Amino acid sequence: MITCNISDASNFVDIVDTSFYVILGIISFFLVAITFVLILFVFKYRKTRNPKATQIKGSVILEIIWTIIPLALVMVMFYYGWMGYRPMKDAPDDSFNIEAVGRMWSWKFNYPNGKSTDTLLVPLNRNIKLDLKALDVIHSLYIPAFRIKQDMVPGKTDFMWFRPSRKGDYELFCTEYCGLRHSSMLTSVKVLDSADFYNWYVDTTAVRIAKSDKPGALGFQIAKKNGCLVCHSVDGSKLVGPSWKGLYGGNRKLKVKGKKIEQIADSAYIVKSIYYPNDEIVDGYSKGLMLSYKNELKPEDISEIIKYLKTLTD
Ligand SMILES: [Cu+2]
Repeated sequence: MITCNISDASNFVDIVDTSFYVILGIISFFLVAITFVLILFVFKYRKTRNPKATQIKGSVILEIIWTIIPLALVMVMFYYGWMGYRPMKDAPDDSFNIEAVGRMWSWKFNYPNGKSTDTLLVPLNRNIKLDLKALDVIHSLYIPAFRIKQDMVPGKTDFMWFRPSRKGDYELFCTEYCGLRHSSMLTSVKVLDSADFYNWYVDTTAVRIAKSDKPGALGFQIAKKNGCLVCHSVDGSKLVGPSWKGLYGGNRKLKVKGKKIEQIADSAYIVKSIYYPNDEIVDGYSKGLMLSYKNELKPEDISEIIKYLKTLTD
């Protein structure tokens, strides 16, 4: 079961929750106290009892009190906030580094051995450092159960780290509105026992198993892992990009530099539209929403995707 509210899921839960409750306590006290005084004064100083307003000028004692007390209170809030924030900005040297890539609208996690996934798998009780990379617009990686969140700005390198302290599946999503299908940037973190994690990590046979599966199965997995299916439906419905149903071998109406042309969607066309998605736009769709997948998909990945497309032609 995917969850987002476990009290001991990571090393940051305690301090973040403490600062949350300290601030909640202080503001709740003032909400009640100010409302009480407000109502009291409405009665005590009402017009019938005080027909003529009394002018009060200056009080050094009051000035000191209402400077010192709020200052002390905000310093208490700052203390707890800082105690939580400071360690988040200091990743331990022994951290296991994973690159987290956000794009419109999918996540990809790249491991040091070249493995990559769309869900984040991590070993229990090990410091994990996520090197954050946004390819197009500002995204924000949020794992509520771990109490960590970090904006990802294109062109800026940043990181976040955590030590998962309980096995399970936890929600991971983008919390910076990043366009039409922002809500598709929802995935999960799976915290596994060290042994299970390293078994998974060193195992590179998964791809081979899929290869021997039914036609197009590997292509489907590649497309899913790279977030293709967030923007391209396979049932003919219109999403951000054209549907893949009936795409392969079909006739495409394209817009190239303002001119309309028609072309058969053969393999060369598919490769071109994955590597240079903004050169030719299918009529009725917008330019600039898809980035090139040149660095993500090798020609052999695309031929697997093409095998999958062939299964969608009816
Ligand atoms: Cu996003």
